[in-house]
Amino acid sequence: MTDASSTPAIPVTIHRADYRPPEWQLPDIALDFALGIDETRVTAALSVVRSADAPVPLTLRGDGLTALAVRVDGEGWNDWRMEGPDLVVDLGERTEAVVEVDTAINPAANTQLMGLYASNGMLCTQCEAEGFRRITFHPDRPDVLSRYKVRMEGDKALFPILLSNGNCIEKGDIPEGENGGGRHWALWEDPWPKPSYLFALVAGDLVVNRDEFVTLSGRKVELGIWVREGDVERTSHAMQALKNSMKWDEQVYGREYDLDLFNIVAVSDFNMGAMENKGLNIFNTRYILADPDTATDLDYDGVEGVVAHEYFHNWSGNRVTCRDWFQLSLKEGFTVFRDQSFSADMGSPPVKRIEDVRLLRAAQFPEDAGPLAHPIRPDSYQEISNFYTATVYNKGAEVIRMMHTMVGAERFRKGTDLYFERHDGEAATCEDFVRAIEDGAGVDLTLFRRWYEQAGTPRVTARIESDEATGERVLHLAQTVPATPGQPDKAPTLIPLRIKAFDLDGGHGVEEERLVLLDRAEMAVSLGHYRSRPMLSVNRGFSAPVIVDCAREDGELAWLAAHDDDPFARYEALQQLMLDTLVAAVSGETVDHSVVIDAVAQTLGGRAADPAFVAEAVLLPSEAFVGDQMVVVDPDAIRRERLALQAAIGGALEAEWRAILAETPPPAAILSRKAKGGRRLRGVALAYLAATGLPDTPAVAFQIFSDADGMTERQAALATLAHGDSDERVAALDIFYQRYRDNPLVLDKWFQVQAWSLRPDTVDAVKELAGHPDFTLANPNRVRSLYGALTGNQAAFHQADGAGYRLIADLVIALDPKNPQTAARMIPPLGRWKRFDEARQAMMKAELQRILAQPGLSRDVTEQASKSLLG
Ligand code: B3K
Ligand code: ZN
Repeated sequence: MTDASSTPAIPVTIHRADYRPPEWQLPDIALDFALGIDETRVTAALSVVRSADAPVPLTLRGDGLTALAVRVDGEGWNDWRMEGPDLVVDLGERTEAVVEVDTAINPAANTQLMGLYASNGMLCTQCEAEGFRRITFHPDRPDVLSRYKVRMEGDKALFPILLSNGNCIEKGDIPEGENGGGRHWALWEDPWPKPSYLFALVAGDLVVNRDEFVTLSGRKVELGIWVREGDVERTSHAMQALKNSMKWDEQVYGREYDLDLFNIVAVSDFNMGAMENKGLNIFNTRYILADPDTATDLDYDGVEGVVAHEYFHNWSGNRVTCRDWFQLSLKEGFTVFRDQSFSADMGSPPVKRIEDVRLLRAAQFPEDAGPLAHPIRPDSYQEISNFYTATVYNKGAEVIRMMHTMVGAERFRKGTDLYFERHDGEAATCEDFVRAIEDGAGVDLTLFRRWYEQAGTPRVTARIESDEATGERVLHLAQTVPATPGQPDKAPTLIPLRIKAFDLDGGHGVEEERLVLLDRAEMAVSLGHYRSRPMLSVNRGFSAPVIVDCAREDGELAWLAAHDDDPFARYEALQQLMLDTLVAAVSGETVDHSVVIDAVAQTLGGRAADPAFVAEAVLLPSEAFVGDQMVVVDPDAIRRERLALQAAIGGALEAEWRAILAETPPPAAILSRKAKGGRRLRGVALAYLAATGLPDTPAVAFQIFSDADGMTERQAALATLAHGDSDERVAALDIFYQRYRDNPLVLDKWFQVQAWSLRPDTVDAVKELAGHPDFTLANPNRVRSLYGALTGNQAAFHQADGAGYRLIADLVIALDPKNPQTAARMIPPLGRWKRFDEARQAMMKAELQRILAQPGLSRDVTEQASKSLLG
């Protein structure tokens, strides 16, 4: 006999095609919270209105809740039952009622960090996607929108600050004797109807950084960033980013903020980056707190980008929300596109584009090529938390960007204006968005819709054919979309390719950039007439999220890397040159490093003008990206050959790297584009110099570490030292630890640099660090900083004896009962087994099977592990 509790429930698959409108609407909700860390009592008064024609019971979703009492229109009510975790209330013939339900929850025991939970003595919420049902019974679907009134009361000493969505309309102290002394209450009201996933509540001992913003139409908005005592000094960058975002959204999209108050609260224990709750964003401290001593330039950029992202959701997400969770990319893809555009405008557009494409290739391309591939609008899921993916977010943003590229900024704006006008206050679909762009911008997107339907990264081949007699050069383009799980046959889609042909010897061909719309499996485009073969620059600016295989002749990539007038294309050409060299070397060919060295030297020549771009351009492709080019990934050979190329570049250009490092670094407090770029380039220079293995390099790195006046230089030097085996490495790690042991975000970096290390004993080191007194599974940032970094360290994670796989599987098994969402996120690296040799495949699959054999596994982990095993 099987023990029922040890048999994982067979996961239910939800299908997009099964969408049905809600049977009951809930125009108004009043919530009453009696707050406590160990017990919070919740009374929800839901005004319900039937929208179904015939009587139908009211089903309220719950997760781990018990109904203590149910009342209808003020009277005790017995016509209710539990159906699994859900509460079903029979309202007979009624078409309207006020249904009240009392529940009690234990925030301290909530380790999932979904619903209402305790973090460092404060209470906070996370409801997207389905966390509201862990607070109270509710339909908890995004197409049910309600006006919320929230009353909360609690101990004044524990929770001096009480926040919720919207505006605080009343507050006061509870007199002694009534419910004991020292308690107070606050009543909040959000005038904008919203889905339950945007509900938020925070109660705790917090201090505020206050500012204000006056909107385009003159509305004064009070801004507040709430943090723990001692952290307020580190909130000024976030505040500036918020004000810049508010202004940018007015200027670029014509979108104004719509409440008198905008609050942000930072919490340490958070499953993701941040959450866009209406008027009360809740953030991971990682994306709020920054000062030069503790945050790198990249951390600063992260704060700016995430603050903007959450703010932009006020329109793309909150005012217009999603009809169902299959439409997630409607808000996420669009909002990522918006935050990317904002960050580009605040800094360097080409550098931002390079960073975004690098992330897409690192996180989304592998997802699209693996067992978890799904379209940006998925057709089915078992657990929606598993679909907050690079595909929905980042490929989703690329899809929006392609529309923008095709119609241009002005017409795109007409399309988004129409979208907001048509759907303001509604729960909309991806199709609604596409139709608004079609109507507003005047474009036919029929074929383009395939981007929403099909998973898999399209491959485009490009080759120039020449008619030597006439000199005509014809560009032949072909596209294929690979088969993905559940989608064996794919159709061609619409791929916008920005191209340019450079004439090297006075012909009369196309010298202006043009946009080619590749809308069939194959097409030919005349480039014009040239005396000799022109240099082809294709997919400039990464105009489409595709893989381009371009037939190149010797010298072409080097020429483009040096001369293309699109900086992204220059970057791309140099990357391709490096990639070709590495792939050849890994495949056992004898390679000549000099072509790459010359191209890097040439690029370095531009460092005075744009150090940030140069730093990005001369970085070698990651080990994982090299692996993505291979049929069978050989992690050890990739590591070896990449280090060899790095050492060759390091040695050949040693004088350059030393010259860069000899310059006085820009003061850490200066965050100009140039200063950040200068620091970035110094980090790259140090890595190249260290790769040579020259005996003085640990001392050089240690000197930079010691002299650093900020975290960018300090972390870069520490990371470089962490790869090696020097006394300086041990000393720097110790100094860093002692200095920052009380700062969780910086301590995360200490764990991370060790898990990123190229040392051969990294897996053992990670295992040991997992037992460090400062390591905890309770904090998702800490888990990611150690184990997430390990899975990003290709040769370590894929160590031949399978120890890396075992470590990750052990983590998933240990973490799942506490925090299934974060546990499930660690599985995809194990699912890439098909790309590796047989021995590794067997070990990876065995670990997935071991995970699946655990009793009582969550839906999150079950879905990810079982799909990963199918391959
Ligand atoms: N919308 C949230 C993500 C919620 C994730 C829930 N598992 C953050 C964001 O994209 O802005
Ligand atoms: Zn988002």
